[in-house]
Amino acid sequence: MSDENQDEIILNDLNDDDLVQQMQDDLYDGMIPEVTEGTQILLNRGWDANTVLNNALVGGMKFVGDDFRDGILFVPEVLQAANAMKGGMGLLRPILAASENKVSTGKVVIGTVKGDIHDIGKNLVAMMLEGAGFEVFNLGINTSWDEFNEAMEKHEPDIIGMSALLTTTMPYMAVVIEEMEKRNMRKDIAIMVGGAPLNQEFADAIKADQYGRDAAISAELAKTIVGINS
Ligand code: B1M
Repeated sequence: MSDENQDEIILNDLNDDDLVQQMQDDLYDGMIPEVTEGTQILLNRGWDANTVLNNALVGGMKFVGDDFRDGILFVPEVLQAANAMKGGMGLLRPILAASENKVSTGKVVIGTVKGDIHDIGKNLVAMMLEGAGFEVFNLGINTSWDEFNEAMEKHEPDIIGMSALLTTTMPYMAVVIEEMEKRNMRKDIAIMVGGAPLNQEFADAIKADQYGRDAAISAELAKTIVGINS
């Protein structure tokens, strides 16, 4: 996707469709300043943060994922693309987080499970939850049962959210749920799970309360859990 004339392209001169296309190319090529600049231009043109996120950034990451799967891209390039995505997300974050009321809707402890270092999707979910008014305690990546437990004891959340992007780390969600069951913690804390390899069937099998397909849906589900959408 690299463009030899990349340096000559003035992003602000492109129309919206071409700019989105260019941003997806830039994200693929891991060009952090360009992706950040493109994000700012779309915002300046009146695009709402969610549309920028989904069309330009998540859309671009899809091509990265496909070529990673097919052995065309390797870990360093994917990491660079992820960093470019984070550059754009840095601008969107405060907008998404401020997009709804600021009255505390409830508390959520969220983390990517043990063995897994993917955090882009989980951070998006955290952002959307903040936007929906939740107080979010983001434990980061590679989160063990002990860390989830400690955070639950400390923050007394309404919801615990677990993310996994690898088929090999998905089963750790069941470990956390079993530990919660042993301690009779499930009556007070709802469990939401998500991540690209999950589906409703898996969520049902491990007895999670909710499966979040994407960040926007997850924020709506979380509101339902605390009785706001009911
Ligand atoms: Co990784 N990786 N990766 N990777 N990586 C995948 C997941 C993979 C599908 C790529 C592929 O083969 N096509 C594949 C997994 C295969 C499998 O398990 N079946 C894979 C692999 C194999 C690996 C390594 C093992 C590669 C290696 O080292 N050989 C390694 C694992 C490291 C580890 O975790 N131990 C690895 C490493 C990496 C990087 C570090 C290079 C980088 C992560 C950087 C980072 O996150 N900071 C990376 C990336 C970027 C990806 C892809 C390309 C993109 C993931 C992403 O960010 N998507 C990914 C391919 C893909 O998914 N297409 C891939 C964008 C994000 C917005 O979507 O995360 O799905 P997603 O989140 C969505 C929903 O799923 C949902 O909402 C989000 C927003 O809408 N959601 C939730 C997510 N969490 C939720 C929680 C909820 C609710 C909803 O409730 C709590």
